[in-house]
Amino acid sequence: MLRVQKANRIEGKVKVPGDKSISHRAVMFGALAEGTTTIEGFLPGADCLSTISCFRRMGIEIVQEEDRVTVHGKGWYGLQEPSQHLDVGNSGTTIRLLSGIMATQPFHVVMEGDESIAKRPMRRVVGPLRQMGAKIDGRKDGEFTPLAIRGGELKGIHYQSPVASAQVKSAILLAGLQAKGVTSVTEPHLSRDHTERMLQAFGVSVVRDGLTVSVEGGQQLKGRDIRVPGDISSAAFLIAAVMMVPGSSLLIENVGLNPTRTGIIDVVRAMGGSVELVNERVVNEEPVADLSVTYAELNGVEIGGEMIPRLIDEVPVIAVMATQAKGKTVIRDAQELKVKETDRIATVVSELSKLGAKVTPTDDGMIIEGPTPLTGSRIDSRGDHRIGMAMAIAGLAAAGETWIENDEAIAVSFPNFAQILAEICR
Ligand code: SPQ
Repeated sequence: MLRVQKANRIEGKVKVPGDKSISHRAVMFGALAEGTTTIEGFLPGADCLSTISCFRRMGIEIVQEEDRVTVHGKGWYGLQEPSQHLDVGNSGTTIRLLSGIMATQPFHVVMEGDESIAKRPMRRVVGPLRQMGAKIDGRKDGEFTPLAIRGGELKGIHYQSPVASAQVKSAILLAGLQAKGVTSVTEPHLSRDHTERMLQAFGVSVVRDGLTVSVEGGQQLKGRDIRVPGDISSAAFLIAAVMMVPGSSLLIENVGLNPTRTGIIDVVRAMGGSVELVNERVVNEEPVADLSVTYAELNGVEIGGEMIPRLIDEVPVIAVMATQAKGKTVIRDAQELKVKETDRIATVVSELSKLGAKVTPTDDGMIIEGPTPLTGSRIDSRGDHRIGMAMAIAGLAAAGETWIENDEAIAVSFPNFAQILAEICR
Protein backbone atom coordinates (compact mmCIF):
# COMPACT_ATOMS: atom_id res chain seq x y z
CA MET A 1 0.00 0.00 0.00
CA LEU A 2 1.18 3.51 -0.78
CA ARG A 3 0.99 5.99 2.11
CA VAL A 4 0.63 9.70 1.30
CA GLN A 5 0.74 12.49 3.90
CA LYS A 6 -0.55 16.02 3.63
CA ALA A 7 2.27 18.07 2.05
CA ASN A 8 3.52 21.49 3.18
CA ARG A 9 4.97 22.32 -0.22
CA ILE A 10 5.95 20.73 -3.55
CA GLU A 11 9.24 21.85 -5.08
CA GLY A 12 12.23 20.74 -7.12
CA LYS A 13 13.28 19.67 -10.59
CA VAL A 14 12.21 16.29 -11.99
CA LYS A 15 12.02 14.17 -15.13
CA VAL A 16 9.05 11.91 -15.83
CA PRO A 17 9.50 8.53 -17.55
CA GLY A 18 9.06 8.10 -21.29
CA ASP A 19 5.74 8.51 -23.08
CA LYS A 20 3.73 5.28 -22.98
CA SER A 21 1.98 5.72 -26.33
CA ILE A 22 5.25 6.52 -28.12
CA SER A 23 7.18 3.70 -26.37
CA HIS A 24 4.63 1.06 -27.50
CA ARG A 25 4.73 2.32 -31.08
CA ALA A 26 8.54 2.48 -31.19
CA VAL A 27 8.78 -1.22 -30.24
CA MET A 28 6.01 -2.29 -32.63
CA PHE A 29 7.28 -0.34 -35.63
CA GLY A 30 10.88 -1.36 -34.86
CA ALA A 31 9.82 -5.03 -34.88
CA LEU A 32 8.04 -4.62 -38.24
CA ALA A 33 10.82 -2.57 -39.84
CA GLU A 34 13.77 -3.80 -41.83
CA GLY A 35 16.97 -3.40 -39.77
CA THR A 36 17.75 -2.19 -36.28
CA THR A 37 15.80 0.37 -34.24
CA THR A 38 17.28 1.82 -31.07
CA ILE A 39 15.01 3.50 -28.54
CA GLU A 40 16.20 5.95 -25.88
CA GLY A 41 13.92 7.15 -23.11
CA PHE A 42 11.69 4.05 -23.41
CA LEU A 43 9.10 3.67 -20.63
CA PRO A 44 9.95 0.47 -18.73
CA GLY A 45 6.38 0.30 -17.39
CA ALA A 46 4.38 -2.93 -17.28
CA ASP A 47 2.28 -2.07 -20.37
CA CYS A 48 5.23 -1.43 -22.68
CA LEU A 49 7.01 -4.52 -21.34
CA SER A 50 3.91 -6.50 -22.41
CA THR A 51 4.39 -5.17 -25.95
CA ILE A 52 8.04 -6.28 -25.90
CA SER A 53 7.13 -9.76 -24.67
CA CYS A 54 4.47 -10.21 -27.39
CA PHE A 55 7.00 -9.47 -30.14
CA ARG A 56 9.63 -11.71 -28.52
CA ARG A 57 7.05 -14.52 -28.69
CA MET A 58 6.87 -13.90 -32.43
CA GLY A 59 10.62 -14.36 -32.83
CA ILE A 60 11.85 -10.75 -32.69
CA GLU A 61 15.08 -10.18 -30.79
CA ILE A 62 14.65 -7.21 -28.43
CA VAL A 63 17.28 -6.14 -25.92
CA GLN A 64 15.95 -3.93 -23.12
CA GLU A 65 17.98 -2.36 -20.32
CA GLU A 66 15.99 0.17 -18.31
CA ASP A 67 15.06 2.92 -20.78
CA ARG A 68 17.27 1.72 -23.64
CA VAL A 69 15.92 -0.76 -26.13
CA THR A 70 17.32 -2.30 -29.30
CA VAL A 71 14.84 -3.99 -31.64
CA HIS A 72 16.20 -6.24 -34.39
CA GLY A 73 13.41 -5.86 -36.94
CA LYS A 74 12.98 -8.47 -39.67
CA GLY A 75 10.54 -6.62 -41.90
CA TRP A 76 6.71 -6.73 -41.87
CA TYR A 77 6.52 -10.44 -42.65
CA GLY A 78 9.46 -11.45 -40.45
CA LEU A 79 7.19 -12.33 -37.52
CA GLN A 80 6.71 -16.03 -36.67
CA GLU A 81 3.47 -17.69 -35.65
CA PRO A 82 3.63 -17.79 -31.83
CA SER A 83 3.34 -21.22 -30.20
CA GLN A 84 1.53 -19.74 -27.17
CA HIS A 85 -1.11 -17.10 -26.58
CA LEU A 86 0.11 -13.50 -26.53
CA ASP A 87 -0.42 -11.96 -23.10
CA VAL A 88 -1.05 -8.20 -23.30
CA GLY A 89 -1.35 -7.82 -19.51
CA ASN A 90 -3.30 -4.62 -18.68
CA SER A 91 -2.55 -2.86 -21.97
CA GLY A 92 -5.38 -1.76 -24.24
CA THR A 93 -2.90 -0.14 -26.62
CA THR A 94 -1.01 -3.42 -27.06
CA ILE A 95 -4.03 -5.57 -27.91
CA ARG A 96 -5.76 -3.04 -30.15
CA LEU A 97 -2.72 -2.03 -32.21
CA LEU A 98 -1.54 -5.65 -32.38
CA SER A 99 -4.99 -6.64 -33.71
CA GLY A 100 -4.34 -4.46 -36.74
CA ILE A 101 -0.87 -5.91 -37.25
CA MET A 102 -1.99 -9.52 -36.71
CA ALA A 103 -4.79 -9.05 -39.26
CA THR A 104 -2.09 -8.80 -41.95
CA GLN A 105 -0.04 -11.83 -40.89
CA PRO A 106 -0.40 -15.21 -42.61
CA PHE A 107 -0.82 -17.12 -39.34
CA HIS A 108 -3.06 -17.76 -36.34
CA VAL A 109 -2.69 -15.99 -33.02
CA VAL A 110 -4.68 -15.77 -29.78
CA MET A 111 -4.41 -12.64 -27.63
CA GLU A 112 -5.62 -12.12 -24.08
CA GLY A 113 -4.82 -10.03 -21.02
CA ASP A 114 -5.81 -9.47 -17.42
CA GLU A 115 -9.28 -9.13 -15.82
CA SER A 116 -9.54 -5.47 -16.85
CA ILE A 117 -8.68 -6.20 -20.49
CA ALA A 118 -11.32 -8.96 -20.50
CA LYS A 119 -13.98 -6.29 -19.83
CA ARG A 120 -12.85 -3.71 -22.40
CA PRO A 121 -14.61 -3.45 -25.78
CA MET A 122 -12.75 -4.94 -28.76
CA ARG A 123 -15.40 -4.83 -31.49
CA ARG A 124 -14.40 -1.23 -32.15
CA VAL A 125 -11.26 -2.67 -33.81
CA VAL A 126 -12.57 -6.15 -34.69
CA GLY A 127 -15.48 -4.70 -36.74
CA PRO A 128 -13.44 -2.61 -39.19
CA LEU A 129 -10.69 -5.25 -39.42
CA ARG A 130 -13.34 -7.83 -40.39
CA GLN A 131 -14.58 -5.41 -43.06
CA MET A 132 -11.03 -5.42 -44.42
CA GLY A 133 -11.16 -9.23 -44.65
CA ALA A 134 -9.53 -10.42 -41.42
CA LYS A 135 -10.90 -13.51 -39.66
CA ILE A 136 -11.29 -12.60 -36.00
CA ASP A 137 -13.24 -14.32 -33.27
CA GLY A 138 -13.69 -13.61 -29.59
CA ARG A 139 -16.24 -13.85 -26.77
CA LYS A 140 -19.60 -12.22 -27.55
CA ASP A 141 -18.89 -12.25 -31.28
CA GLY A 142 -15.54 -10.53 -30.97
CA GLU A 143 -16.47 -7.90 -28.39
CA PHE A 144 -14.27 -9.41 -25.67
CA THR A 145 -10.98 -11.29 -25.23
CA PRO A 146 -9.54 -13.77 -25.87
CA LEU A 147 -9.30 -12.71 -29.50
CA ALA A 148 -8.31 -15.32 -32.08
CA ILE A 149 -7.02 -13.84 -35.33
CA ARG A 150 -6.16 -15.52 -38.60
CA GLY A 151 -4.75 -12.82 -40.80
CA GLY A 152 -4.23 -12.76 -44.50
CA GLU A 153 -5.02 -10.73 -47.56
CA LEU A 154 -6.89 -7.51 -46.75
CA LYS A 155 -8.59 -4.86 -48.81
CA GLY A 156 -8.47 -1.12 -48.06
CA ILE A 157 -11.60 0.50 -46.61
CA HIS A 158 -12.76 3.93 -45.68
CA TYR A 159 -13.80 3.85 -42.02
CA GLN A 160 -15.93 6.52 -40.38
CA SER A 161 -15.11 5.95 -36.72
CA PRO A 162 -17.90 6.63 -34.23
CA VAL A 163 -15.29 7.39 -31.52
CA ALA A 164 -12.22 9.60 -31.40
CA SER A 165 -9.78 6.80 -30.54
CA ALA A 166 -6.11 6.58 -31.44
CA GLN A 167 -6.22 2.85 -30.84
CA VAL A 168 -9.02 2.31 -33.37
CA LYS A 169 -7.39 4.66 -35.89
CA SER A 170 -3.97 3.02 -35.45
CA ALA A 171 -5.25 -0.57 -35.75
CA ILE A 172 -6.94 0.22 -39.06
CA LEU A 173 -4.01 2.20 -40.48
CA LEU A 174 -1.55 -0.53 -39.54
CA ALA A 175 -3.70 -3.17 -41.25
CA GLY A 176 -4.05 -0.74 -44.17
CA LEU A 177 -0.29 -0.70 -44.68
CA GLN A 178 -0.51 -4.23 -46.09
CA ALA A 179 -4.03 -4.04 -47.59
CA LYS A 180 -4.88 -3.71 -51.27
CA GLY A 181 -5.46 -0.06 -52.21
CA VAL A 182 -5.95 2.89 -49.89
CA THR A 183 -7.22 2.70 -46.30
CA SER A 184 -8.56 5.79 -44.58
CA VAL A 185 -10.08 6.65 -41.21
CA THR A 186 -12.21 9.68 -40.34
CA GLU A 187 -12.73 10.55 -36.67
CA PRO A 188 -15.33 12.78 -35.00
CA HIS A 189 -12.50 14.69 -33.27
CA LEU A 190 -8.74 14.38 -33.64
CA SER A 191 -7.26 11.70 -31.34
CA ARG A 192 -3.54 11.47 -30.51
CA ASP A 193 -1.51 11.22 -33.72
CA HIS A 194 1.69 9.48 -32.58
CA THR A 195 1.10 6.60 -35.03
CA GLU A 196 0.93 8.95 -38.00
CA ARG A 197 4.02 10.89 -36.92
CA MET A 198 6.10 7.82 -36.15
CA LEU A 199 5.11 5.90 -39.30
CA GLN A 200 6.45 8.85 -41.28
CA ALA A 201 9.66 8.71 -39.27
CA PHE A 202 9.96 5.03 -40.30
CA GLY A 203 9.68 6.04 -43.96
CA VAL A 204 5.96 5.49 -44.56
CA SER A 205 3.80 7.95 -46.49
CA VAL A 206 0.74 9.06 -44.48
CA VAL A 207 -1.76 11.60 -45.85
CA ARG A 208 -3.87 13.80 -43.58
CA ASP A 209 -6.86 15.83 -44.75
CA GLY A 210 -8.68 17.41 -41.81
CA LEU A 211 -10.07 14.62 -39.63
CA THR A 212 -9.26 11.95 -42.25
CA VAL A 213 -5.96 10.12 -42.44
CA SER A 214 -5.02 7.60 -45.11
CA VAL A 215 -2.26 5.19 -46.08
CA GLU A 216 -1.60 3.21 -49.23
CA GLY A 217 -1.05 -0.55 -48.97
CA GLY A 218 2.28 -2.26 -49.65
CA GLN A 219 4.58 0.10 -47.73
CA GLN A 220 7.60 -1.08 -45.76
CA LEU A 221 9.20 0.45 -42.64
CA LYS A 222 12.91 1.13 -42.22
CA GLY A 223 14.56 0.82 -38.78
CA ARG A 224 15.76 4.05 -37.14
CA ASP A 225 16.76 5.65 -33.85
CA ILE A 226 13.97 6.99 -31.66
CA ARG A 227 14.20 9.29 -28.65
CA VAL A 228 11.04 9.14 -26.53
CA PRO A 229 10.07 12.34 -24.67
CA GLY A 230 8.67 12.30 -21.12
CA ASP A 231 4.99 11.41 -20.84
CA ILE A 232 2.68 14.42 -20.44
CA SER A 233 0.08 12.07 -18.93
CA SER A 234 2.58 11.29 -16.13
CA ALA A 235 3.64 14.94 -15.84
CA ALA A 236 -0.06 15.78 -15.33
CA PHE A 237 0.04 14.20 -11.85
CA LEU A 238 2.97 16.40 -10.87
CA ILE A 239 1.36 19.54 -12.33
CA ALA A 240 -1.71 18.71 -10.24
CA ALA A 241 0.47 18.12 -7.16
CA VAL A 242 1.71 21.73 -7.45
CA MET A 243 -1.88 23.02 -7.74
CA MET A 244 -2.99 21.06 -4.64
CA VAL A 245 -0.44 22.62 -2.27
CA PRO A 246 -0.23 26.45 -1.83
CA GLY A 247 3.24 27.98 -2.31
CA SER A 248 4.48 25.14 -4.57
CA SER A 249 6.51 25.25 -7.78
CA LEU A 250 8.20 22.59 -9.90
CA LEU A 251 10.30 22.25 -13.05
CA ILE A 252 9.39 19.14 -15.06
CA GLU A 253 12.02 18.50 -17.74
CA ASN A 254 11.70 16.98 -21.22
CA VAL A 255 7.92 16.60 -21.55
CA GLY A 256 6.31 15.65 -24.87
CA LEU A 257 3.93 18.40 -26.01
CA ASN A 258 2.15 16.89 -28.98
CA PRO A 259 -0.88 19.19 -29.44
CA THR A 260 -3.21 16.15 -29.39
CA ARG A 261 -2.10 15.55 -25.78
CA THR A 262 -1.77 19.02 -24.22
CA GLY A 263 -5.37 19.53 -23.07
CA ILE A 264 -4.20 19.28 -19.45
CA ILE A 265 -2.05 22.40 -19.85
CA ASP A 266 -4.93 24.33 -21.42
CA VAL A 267 -7.24 23.29 -18.59
CA VAL A 268 -4.82 24.14 -15.78
CA ARG A 269 -4.29 27.56 -17.36
CA ALA A 270 -8.05 28.06 -17.80
CA MET A 271 -8.45 27.26 -14.09
CA GLY A 272 -5.89 29.99 -13.26
CA GLY A 273 -2.74 27.88 -12.73
CA SER A 274 0.60 28.80 -14.27
CA VAL A 275 2.41 26.41 -16.64
CA GLU A 276 5.23 27.98 -18.66
CA LEU A 277 7.04 26.25 -21.50
CA VAL A 278 10.82 26.53 -21.31
CA ASN A 279 13.41 25.41 -23.87
CA GLU A 280 10.92 24.37 -26.56
CA ARG A 281 12.32 22.00 -29.20
CA VAL A 282 11.34 19.21 -31.62
CA VAL A 283 12.64 15.67 -31.07
CA ASN A 284 11.76 12.94 -33.61
CA GLU A 285 8.77 14.77 -35.09
CA GLU A 286 7.36 15.44 -31.59
CA PRO A 287 7.39 18.86 -29.84
CA VAL A 288 9.09 18.82 -26.42
CA ALA A 289 9.70 21.41 -23.66
CA ASP A 290 10.42 21.76 -19.94
CA LEU A 291 7.42 22.82 -17.86
CA SER A 292 7.76 25.46 -15.16
CA VAL A 293 4.69 25.02 -12.96
CA THR A 294 3.65 27.46 -10.21
CA TYR A 295 0.80 27.22 -7.72
CA ALA A 296 -2.21 29.54 -8.03
CA GLU A 297 -5.68 29.50 -6.57
CA LEU A 298 -7.86 27.64 -9.06
CA ASN A 299 -11.36 28.27 -10.37
CA GLY A 300 -13.81 25.67 -11.69
CA VAL A 301 -13.94 25.06 -15.44
CA GLU A 302 -16.19 23.46 -18.09
CA ILE A 303 -14.61 20.84 -20.34
CA GLY A 304 -16.14 18.99 -23.31
CA GLY A 305 -16.20 18.46 -27.10
CA GLU A 306 -12.96 18.26 -29.05
CA MET A 307 -10.94 18.99 -25.88
CA ILE A 308 -11.84 15.57 -24.42
CA PRO A 309 -9.56 13.36 -26.59
CA ARG A 310 -6.71 15.80 -25.81
CA LEU A 311 -6.94 15.05 -22.08
CA ILE A 312 -8.93 11.83 -21.77
CA ASP A 313 -6.36 10.08 -19.53
CA GLU A 314 -6.03 13.19 -17.34
CA VAL A 315 -9.70 13.44 -16.32
CA PRO A 316 -9.19 11.62 -12.97
CA VAL A 317 -6.48 14.06 -11.89
CA ILE A 318 -8.42 17.06 -13.24
CA ALA A 319 -11.29 15.96 -10.99
CA VAL A 320 -8.84 15.91 -8.09
CA MET A 321 -7.68 19.49 -8.80
CA ALA A 322 -11.31 20.57 -9.16
CA THR A 323 -11.96 19.62 -5.51
CA GLN A 324 -9.67 22.53 -4.56
CA ALA A 325 -10.97 24.97 -7.19
CA LYS A 326 -13.54 27.64 -6.46
CA GLY A 327 -16.92 26.87 -8.04
CA LYS A 328 -18.22 24.09 -10.24
CA THR A 329 -16.17 22.01 -12.66
CA VAL A 330 -18.27 20.27 -15.31
CA ILE A 331 -16.80 17.49 -17.47
CA ARG A 332 -18.99 16.33 -20.36
CA ASP A 333 -18.67 14.30 -23.61
CA ALA A 334 -16.32 11.92 -21.78
CA GLN A 335 -18.30 8.67 -21.95
CA GLU A 336 -15.13 6.94 -23.22
CA LEU A 337 -13.98 7.04 -19.58
CA LYS A 338 -16.36 4.15 -18.91
CA VAL A 339 -14.30 1.74 -21.03
CA LYS A 340 -10.80 2.42 -19.71
CA GLU A 341 -8.89 0.21 -17.21
CA THR A 342 -11.89 0.78 -14.92
CA ASP A 343 -15.08 2.77 -15.46
CA ARG A 344 -13.23 5.99 -14.59
CA ILE A 345 -16.42 7.97 -13.98
CA ALA A 346 -17.56 5.48 -11.35
CA THR A 347 -14.14 4.94 -9.75
CA VAL A 348 -13.29 8.64 -9.52
CA VAL A 349 -16.66 9.32 -7.89
CA SER A 350 -16.43 6.44 -5.41
CA GLU A 351 -12.78 6.95 -4.39
CA LEU A 352 -12.71 10.76 -4.34
CA SER A 353 -15.91 10.81 -2.27
CA LYS A 354 -14.14 8.74 0.39
CA LEU A 355 -11.84 11.75 0.95
CA GLY A 356 -14.82 14.10 1.35
CA ALA A 357 -15.02 15.52 -2.20
CA LYS A 358 -18.34 16.60 -3.70
CA VAL A 359 -18.44 14.70 -7.01
CA THR A 360 -21.59 13.77 -8.91
CA PRO A 361 -21.49 11.32 -11.83
CA THR A 362 -23.32 12.16 -15.06
CA ASP A 363 -23.97 10.04 -18.17
CA ASP A 364 -20.94 11.42 -19.95
CA GLY A 365 -18.72 12.82 -17.22
CA MET A 366 -19.00 14.35 -13.78
CA ILE A 367 -19.57 17.56 -11.82
CA ILE A 368 -17.21 18.56 -9.01
CA GLU A 369 -17.93 21.33 -6.54
CA GLY A 370 -15.12 23.06 -4.73
CA PRO A 371 -13.25 24.02 -2.75
CA THR A 372 -13.78 21.16 -0.31
CA PRO A 373 -11.49 20.24 2.57
CA LEU A 374 -10.27 16.65 2.08
CA THR A 375 -9.59 14.13 4.85
CA GLY A 376 -7.16 11.21 4.48
CA SER A 377 -8.75 7.80 4.05
CA ARG A 378 -8.17 4.31 2.65
CA ILE A 379 -8.56 4.35 -1.15
CA ASP A 380 -8.54 1.50 -3.67
CA SER A 381 -6.87 1.98 -7.07
CA ARG A 382 -9.13 -0.90 -8.30
CA GLY A 383 -6.14 -1.98 -10.37
CA ASP A 384 -6.22 1.26 -12.41
CA HIS A 385 -2.87 3.09 -12.49
CA ARG A 386 -4.41 6.50 -13.17
CA ILE A 387 -6.90 6.15 -10.31
CA GLY A 388 -4.10 5.13 -7.92
CA MET A 389 -1.97 8.14 -8.85
CA ALA A 390 -4.84 10.63 -8.95
CA MET A 391 -5.89 9.63 -5.42
CA ALA A 392 -2.30 9.86 -4.18
CA ILE A 393 -2.24 13.46 -5.47
CA ALA A 394 -5.53 14.15 -3.68
CA GLY A 395 -3.82 12.81 -0.54
CA LEU A 396 -1.27 15.67 -0.70
CA ALA A 397 -4.07 18.10 0.24
CA ALA A 398 -5.96 15.76 2.60
CA ALA A 399 -5.65 16.10 6.37
CA GLY A 400 -3.69 13.22 7.91
CA GLU A 401 -2.77 10.12 5.92
CA THR A 402 -4.19 8.60 2.73
CA TRP A 403 -3.52 4.93 1.96
CA ILE A 404 -3.72 3.65 -1.61
CA GLU A 405 -4.52 -0.06 -1.84
CA ASN A 406 -3.49 -2.03 -4.95
CA ASP A 407 -0.86 0.62 -5.66
CA GLU A 408 1.20 -1.86 -7.72
CA ALA A 409 -1.05 -0.90 -10.68
CA ILE A 410 0.87 2.41 -10.84
CA ALA A 411 3.83 0.55 -12.43
CA VAL A 412 1.75 0.20 -15.61
CA SER A 413 2.72 3.72 -16.70
CA PHE A 414 4.83 5.43 -13.98
CA PRO A 415 7.04 2.88 -12.18
CA ASN A 416 8.96 5.46 -10.10
CA PHE A 417 5.91 7.57 -9.16
CA ALA A 418 6.23 7.03 -5.37
CA GLN A 419 9.95 7.83 -5.45
CA ILE A 420 9.46 11.06 -7.42
CA LEU A 421 6.60 12.11 -5.15
CA ALA A 422 8.81 11.56 -2.10
CA GLU A 423 11.56 13.68 -3.70
CA ILE A 424 9.34 16.71 -4.36
CA CYS A 425 7.22 16.72 -1.18
CA ARG A 426 8.36 18.98 1.64
O1 SPQ B 1 -3.36 1.30 -23.28
P1 SPQ B 1 -4.54 1.65 -22.44
O2 SPQ B 1 -4.73 0.61 -21.36
O3 SPQ B 1 -5.80 1.83 -23.24
O4 SPQ B 1 -4.18 3.04 -21.73
C1 SPQ B 1 -4.81 4.31 -21.55
C2 SPQ B 1 -4.19 4.92 -20.22
O5 SPQ B 1 -4.90 5.48 -19.38
O6 SPQ B 1 -2.98 4.82 -20.11
C3 SPQ B 1 -6.34 4.26 -21.49
F1 SPQ B 1 -6.83 3.59 -20.56
O7 SPQ B 1 -4.42 5.23 -22.58
C4 SPQ B 1 -4.82 5.15 -23.95
C5 SPQ B 1 -5.63 6.39 -24.30
O8 SPQ B 1 -6.75 6.55 -23.48
C6 SPQ B 1 -3.57 5.07 -24.80
C7 SPQ B 1 -3.81 5.40 -26.23
C8 SPQ B 1 -2.76 5.11 -27.24
O9 SPQ B 1 -1.58 4.95 -26.89
O10 SPQ B 1 -3.12 5.03 -28.43
C9 SPQ B 1 -4.97 6.04 -26.66
C10 SPQ B 1 -6.10 6.38 -25.76
O11 SPQ B 1 -7.12 5.40 -25.91
P2 SPQ B 1 -8.21 5.46 -27.07
O12 SPQ B 1 -9.17 4.34 -26.74
O13 SPQ B 1 -8.85 6.80 -26.95
O14 SPQ B 1 -7.56 5.24 -28.34
